[in-house]
Amino acid sequence: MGNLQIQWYPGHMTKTRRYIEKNIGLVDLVIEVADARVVKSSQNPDFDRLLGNKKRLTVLTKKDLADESVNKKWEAYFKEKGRTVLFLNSTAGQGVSDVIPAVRKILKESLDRAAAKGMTKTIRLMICGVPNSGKSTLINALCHRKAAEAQDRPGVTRGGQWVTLQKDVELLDTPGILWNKFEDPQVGIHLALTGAVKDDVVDKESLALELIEILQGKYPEALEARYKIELYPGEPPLEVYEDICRKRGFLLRGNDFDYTRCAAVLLDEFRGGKIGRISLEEPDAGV
Ligand SMILES: Nc1nc2c(ncn2[C@@H]2O[C@H](COP(=O)(O)OP(=O)(O)OP(=O)(O)O)[C@@H](O)[C@H]2O)c(=O)[nH]1
Ligand SMILES: [Mg+2]
Repeated sequence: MGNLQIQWYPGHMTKTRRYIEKNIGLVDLVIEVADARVVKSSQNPDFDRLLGNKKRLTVLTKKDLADESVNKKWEAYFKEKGRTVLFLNSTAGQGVSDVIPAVRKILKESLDRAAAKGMTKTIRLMICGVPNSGKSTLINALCHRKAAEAQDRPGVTRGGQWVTLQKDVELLDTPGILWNKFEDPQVGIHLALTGAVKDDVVDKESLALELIEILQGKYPEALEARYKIELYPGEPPLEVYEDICRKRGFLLRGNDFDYTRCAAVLLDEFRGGKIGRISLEEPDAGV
């Protein structure tokens, strides 16, 4: 498992890195957006260097698609580390109203200092995260209007955009960025499965096979229930793949399996939460 090598670091991400570096000095805090289903893989390791010692608030989006029991484990994990992390379902607006109060709490000292001098400080924020993690959706939920373009594919936001969230809060949207090389191939697989990597650069049949293998291990009942199949211990993922093709009637002339169609459906249904609420990563299980 995890042999599929995925890489996606197009030129516009280098441009975004420079854009972040150029603008980081203008902001008081960075809202770092990661995906609750892949908490580890969706935190960009480059951010530590890129954001320097800028104050940060981590938000985990798509909590509605992630496994509730795993969300709880992550909550406990971050609490123990003394880190403020918010879990959101931005499309339904859940948790969104906690974001700005959490920002104000982190910036309390400097806000109090300004207030003591009779000034109102404008809070400037930057939102950063891997592609498709829900940055623009969160911005729209925060300001109750469609201020930023949001779509279910990576690489939607191009260039930066300042948006006024409240009269004293401004936020800069940025395009999603990945990093140069996924040291652990599993990271690339998890990011591709959750839609952070452009589908065109990935072999979708291989990715679907990886998904099947992960689900066989972590969520066998969900896989069985969704595709009305029965798994047996040690079943090769390819057999499961073909079983799903058979059940769904994804066959070509001559009774060949239509792997391509099946892969598209599997990935789509996983991403849309139709196989169930699934988390690919847990706090101590390794990535
Ligand atoms: N279920 C669910 N879907 C979400 C959530 N947040 C965002 N989405 C969906 O995720 C997809 C990507 O959202 P965007 O806001 O465009 O993501 P982005 O991070 O701005 O993406 P780039 O600009 O491409 O980097 C959209 O289809 C959103 O509707 C969430 O909390 N729950
Ligand atoms: Mg965006």
